[in-house]
Amino acid sequence: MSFNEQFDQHGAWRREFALRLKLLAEWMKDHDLLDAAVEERLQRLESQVRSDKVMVAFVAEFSRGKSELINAIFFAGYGRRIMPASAGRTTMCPTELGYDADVPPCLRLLPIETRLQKQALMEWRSAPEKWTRLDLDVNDPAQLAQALEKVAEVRHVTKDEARALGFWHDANPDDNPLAGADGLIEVPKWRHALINIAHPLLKQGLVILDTPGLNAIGAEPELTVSLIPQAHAVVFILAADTGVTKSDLAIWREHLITEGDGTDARLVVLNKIDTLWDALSTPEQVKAQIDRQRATSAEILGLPESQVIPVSAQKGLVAKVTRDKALLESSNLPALELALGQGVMGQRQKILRTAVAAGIGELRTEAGRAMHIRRRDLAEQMIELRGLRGKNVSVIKHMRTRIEQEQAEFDTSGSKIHAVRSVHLKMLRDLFNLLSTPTLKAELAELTHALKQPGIKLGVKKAYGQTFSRLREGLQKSQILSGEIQSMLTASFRQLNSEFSFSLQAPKEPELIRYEHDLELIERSHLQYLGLGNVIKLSQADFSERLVRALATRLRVVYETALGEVELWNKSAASQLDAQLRERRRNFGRRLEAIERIQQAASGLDERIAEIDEQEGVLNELDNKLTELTAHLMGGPSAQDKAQGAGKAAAEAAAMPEAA
Ligand SMILES: Nc1nc2c(ncn2[C@@H]2O[C@H](COP(=O)(O)OP(=O)(O)OP(=O)(O)O)[C@@H](O)[C@H]2O)c(=O)[nH]1
Ligand SMILES: [Mg+2]
Repeated sequence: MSFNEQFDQHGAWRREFALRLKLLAEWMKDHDLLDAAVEERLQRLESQVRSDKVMVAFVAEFSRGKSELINAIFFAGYGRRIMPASAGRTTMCPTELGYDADVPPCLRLLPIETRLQKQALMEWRSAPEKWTRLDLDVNDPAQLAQALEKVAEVRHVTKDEARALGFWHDANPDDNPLAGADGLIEVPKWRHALINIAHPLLKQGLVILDTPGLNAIGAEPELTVSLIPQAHAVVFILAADTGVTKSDLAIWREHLITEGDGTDARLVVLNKIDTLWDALSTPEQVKAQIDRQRATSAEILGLPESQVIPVSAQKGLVAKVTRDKALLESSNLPALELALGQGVMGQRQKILRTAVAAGIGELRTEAGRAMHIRRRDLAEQMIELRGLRGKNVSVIKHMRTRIEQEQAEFDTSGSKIHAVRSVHLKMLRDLFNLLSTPTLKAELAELTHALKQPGIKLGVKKAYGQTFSRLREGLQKSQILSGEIQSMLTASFRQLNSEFSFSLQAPKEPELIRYEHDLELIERSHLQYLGLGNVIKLSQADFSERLVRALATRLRVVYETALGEVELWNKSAASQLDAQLRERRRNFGRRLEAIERIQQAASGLDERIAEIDEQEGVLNELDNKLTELTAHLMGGPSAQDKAQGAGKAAAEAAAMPEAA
């Protein structure tokens, strides 16, 4: 299945999931099974599935054909070249293509001068009004392509300006761009471009990152330390005629070497194989040349040959536009799409589905518990009422007094429950503190300070090491603290259970320690960046601040996710307590009401017993229905969806833009 098809099928699954989730929520609400924690869990699942993004980054030296490849894979349906792709340097700023339903189709450009300010790129994202905006007409490919020409715009500035903007470094004269006859230096006009269009694939959560093949010196640090490491897949492009050049290798080292994990998420494209097509050579000779380039490139980059895919982006694009099947076949573009689909999308889907199935599992447990309580209450009432059969008025009256007494006792014991709550809250506050933004800020301020020390160059690794080991310590502390909270909850719940015959169960504590892995990846990307000659930039004013701000935005995401987990855990514990209190109060009410009816009419008792019988039946049905509804959500797409989804819809998705 090609990338487009796989993506389309994934999209269909997501839409169906969202729909089923909505039905489940409504059904739960109708049957009073939707407490605060369950509702929160449903919302999170929904937004997890809805907002799941898959980012594919295209990285290479300039003119290798990144933009052309994007055109060929994603935009052939427009019948023309959409992203500017031409000889020489073309794409001047990192360009992200995605879809956000809340914003009209547009191109947003962040002026390069923002580099003179301290804010990290990620911070600029939350200030859309500072970006230059151009509306796009998705139904007019010519207008679209023309607007996108902007990402190729340049400015000419003095050496001083270039230096301030980070395009000129006195320490690395060889890497500096050439100055024009007028002494001016060409720099990109924009720092970053965001394209928002309702392309079918983008609508389904695909984000494409096209990067400029600028030399390392002019690149945005955040590209290296944030954007590219966070991409789910990176496509690295070589030219078939040149193979791996020195500058290709430099870029490969800066952006694509990740130790340990993520190797599957890298694909190498040997582009422009059409330049080897040659009327004077036999097809076998051409193939042998391509195979040789493929083998050599794989060896130099240390990858299995299967991860190096020879294609012709340009011929692939032409073939799609002119519907030339034979040319498409020779361009080998379908093989690349297949690799992207199975590798990238396949992996991504598996991860999302596993996460979602776990969430649904917990939801089922929580809702199951609520039903269990109801069932038990009914059983108890049944025993109570059966015991009243054939009893005289005074026994019934006595029973009423007893229930009222129980109720009064229960009301006064509220303080115990309150005590559990306040201990819980206090411990949680400590935990929140450990994971809070101010704590993080303090750590990072120290790092900034350290990086600013003259002569830090050799000590960078140590400075990062210290910061990250403190961050790790913080996570470990958080884990210990959440373990303590868990023990406290377990013990208090056990006590409340025995005292009030509740059936409270402490929800599973979050595994905060696994965020250490995220920290490790972040630390690694920074050290790799600074290890590559970029360390000299630390002497530049504000550079370390900007770098640490970029670090902060990435770390914040990790900490916010961790906090979110803690919150959900807490909510789930608190709402259990609430729910059982509420059920108990209702239970008293129902019991008293039953007695009242029995006191008033002789037949009341049998009627009430019949009612309870019936309610038990209803509960069983509810239980079955819940199992049924959640089973649907835990499974992947059904076989039937697979059969009908892929073919037709995918072809459409790959081909055409949507009417706005
Ligand atoms: N013959 C041939 N030319 C190609 C192929 N792919 C791209 N090109 C050409 O190579 C030139 C550069 O392509 P781009 O897509 O602009 O390259 P890029 O990697 O995006 O370059 P920058 O944006 O400058 O970083 C263009 O003239 C393309 O038409 C291909 O498969 N075969
Ligand atoms: Mg380009």
